[in-house]
Amino acid sequence: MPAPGENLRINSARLWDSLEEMALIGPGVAGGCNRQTLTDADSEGRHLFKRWCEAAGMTMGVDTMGNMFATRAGTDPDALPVYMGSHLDTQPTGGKYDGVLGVLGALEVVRTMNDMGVRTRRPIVVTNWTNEEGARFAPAMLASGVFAGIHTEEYAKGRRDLEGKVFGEELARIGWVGDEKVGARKMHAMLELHIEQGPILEAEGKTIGVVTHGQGLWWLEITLTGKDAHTGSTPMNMRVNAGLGMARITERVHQIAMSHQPNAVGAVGQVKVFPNSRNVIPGTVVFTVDIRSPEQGKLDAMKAEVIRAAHAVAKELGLGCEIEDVGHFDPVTFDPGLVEVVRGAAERLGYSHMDIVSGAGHDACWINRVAPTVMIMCPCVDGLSHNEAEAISPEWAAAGTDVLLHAALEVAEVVA
Ligand code: HGY
Ligand code: MN
Ligand code: MN
Repeated sequence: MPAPGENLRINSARLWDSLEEMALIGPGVAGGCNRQTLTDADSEGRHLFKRWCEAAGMTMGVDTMGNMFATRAGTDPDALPVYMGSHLDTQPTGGKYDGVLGVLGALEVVRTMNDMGVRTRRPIVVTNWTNEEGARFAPAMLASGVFAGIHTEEYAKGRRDLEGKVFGEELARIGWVGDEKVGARKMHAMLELHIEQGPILEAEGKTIGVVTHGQGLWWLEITLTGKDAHTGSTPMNMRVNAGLGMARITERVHQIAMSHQPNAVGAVGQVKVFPNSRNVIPGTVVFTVDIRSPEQGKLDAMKAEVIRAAHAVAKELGLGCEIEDVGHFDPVTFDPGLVEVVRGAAERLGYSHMDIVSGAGHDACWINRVAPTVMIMCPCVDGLSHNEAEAISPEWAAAGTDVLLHAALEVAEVVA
């Protein structure tokens, strides 16, 4: 006997076409995407998303951080809405699906509800959060962080990219400063569909990840100051080599993460070397340490050990050392009731599923502070993400969006 609504499925071909069309905006150089936040490509993608939402009968609202909210009316306009979405911005060498699947999957849910003539008591709001990636302007999840009261709008709008451009000015330049107060919107629930960005689901042969938790994160920006000097004529014992210091600290970060296994990761991803000339010993380096764990104790211990190690290496080499927190959130526990809704939807739809902890950070991690929140994940090929070769199958995309549809129907309360 089929479960109630088991035959309710999204239109997989329409979803896939939308993913492919969005991927043409801000194309990468190797088949992925480079649609970095607040670039002209980001703006073009936003306009396309807005056109699609309005064509689906939704009304678009935008707040002063550029967060986009497309509303499908419910039968009870006073009921708190169910939000679902993710982000359209990508890494500089990003994939087509990181974030985008969550936004366009939510749009597909609304398109499917329209096709079926389904009405819900609660309004439904499809969301695009500004600057989830934090690649151009640190930290990650910046605008959802302002929405959740983690950052002030002033702090966020003052953030600078590597060229010194200012967030607030870039948002104004692309014309996406809205008129809504950030965080004024109240939510009944927030659902985020996202690719796993790791290898677990594929390796376990599971189609759906029921995300119970998200791991916590620290981004520590370390500035080491030594002395520019000739790489040829400066004796080894007279060098004050900031590049050497960075190399030693990078190795220590790896060792510290390995010493806290399982459930701990650490790496250095962004490096700026000055003067970055082949025959000059680097006098200054600025680099970001990314450490994460789902266990608060491990996360705190790793942060303390990295800071200690950095100062010890700097002292050993006679370097100046400054460390700044440029990103942080504690491990996240998603709403158990919504987790059960997602698990039940996967079960009803007959999709294999498993509970999973999110390795990556997501807007849902911040929104979880202000509303009951849950995530749904689908696999990605070889677990690869933040790489232009990021790939998913249409079947995985459809399965995740089917689960999002059923969870939304349940949480937004279908009206017969
Ligand atoms: O860094 C993260 O985990 C996310 O992809 N921004
Ligand atoms: Mn993402
Ligand atoms: Mn990402």
